[in-house]
Amino acid sequence: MSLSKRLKRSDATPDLVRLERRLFLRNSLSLGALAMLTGCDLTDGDAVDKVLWAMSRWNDRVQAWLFDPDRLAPTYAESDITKPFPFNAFYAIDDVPDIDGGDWQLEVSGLVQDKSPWTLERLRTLPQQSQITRHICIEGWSAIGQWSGVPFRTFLERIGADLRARYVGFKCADRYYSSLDMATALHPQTILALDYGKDPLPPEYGFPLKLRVPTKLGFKNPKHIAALFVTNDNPGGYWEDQGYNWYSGS
Ligand SMILES: Nc1nc2c(c(=O)[nH]1)N[C@H]1C(S)=C(S)[C@@H](COP(=O)(O)O)O[C@H]1N2
Ligand SMILES: [Mo]
Repeated sequence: MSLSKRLKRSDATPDLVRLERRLFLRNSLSLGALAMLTGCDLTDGDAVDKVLWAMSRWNDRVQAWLFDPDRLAPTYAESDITKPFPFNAFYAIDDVPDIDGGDWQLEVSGLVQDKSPWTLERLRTLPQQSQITRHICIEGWSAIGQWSGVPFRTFLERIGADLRARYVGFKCADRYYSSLDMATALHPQTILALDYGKDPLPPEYGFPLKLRVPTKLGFKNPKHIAALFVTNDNPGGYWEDQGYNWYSGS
């Protein structure tokens, strides 16, 4: 099958194909030019996928290089908050995990000195910070919300994380998983959020703990976090491993 047919057929590796198609259009890189650049037989699906994945990895590196650790995402007034704030997950709202905050513990592992788990009570003893920012979902909607919690840098310093390591990975109670580059993990607006608005996170927005990262697209904001780890091996993610660009700055 030709590449243009593959690009039109949304069931063949759909996410990566759709994403990279947008990339082609934006950068007006024609399919012919791609064929010439790569010397790749565009009828060979596996070879084409390899090229697209390589382009996406290259795109990660360029975005990481462009990332300014001091540049803040826009913040908003309380009156700008979207009501009701949308729910989104890879399942319907009825399947949101039912987590007992009393039993819950955050597991910590990898390149950190202190691997002791964290209860909600203990997380609340750390300094807290609040933000009103815009959440942007790759599916084409955005909404403004207010989240509060522990600045992630404070948390990483507190557990003695190796801040020169490359990645922080997250495992969630609903089998979702994701990961961040260390520069974004240390950004001043990246927080381990315990509250939505004035109250503890409700189940649909990620009780008991979610990572709020206003410099990334929504899918890089894991909810219902159960464990996190510091590593030099890219842990990937639920959507990232299906072809969504890993870096996905917003
Ligand atoms: N654990 C978990 N986290 C997740 C998801 C999910 O399905 N499970 N979906 C992601 C996506 S695609 C979006 S847009 C946001 C939605 O967050 P919200 O429900 O607070 O709007 O959560 C992100 N984090
Ligand atoms: Mo999303």
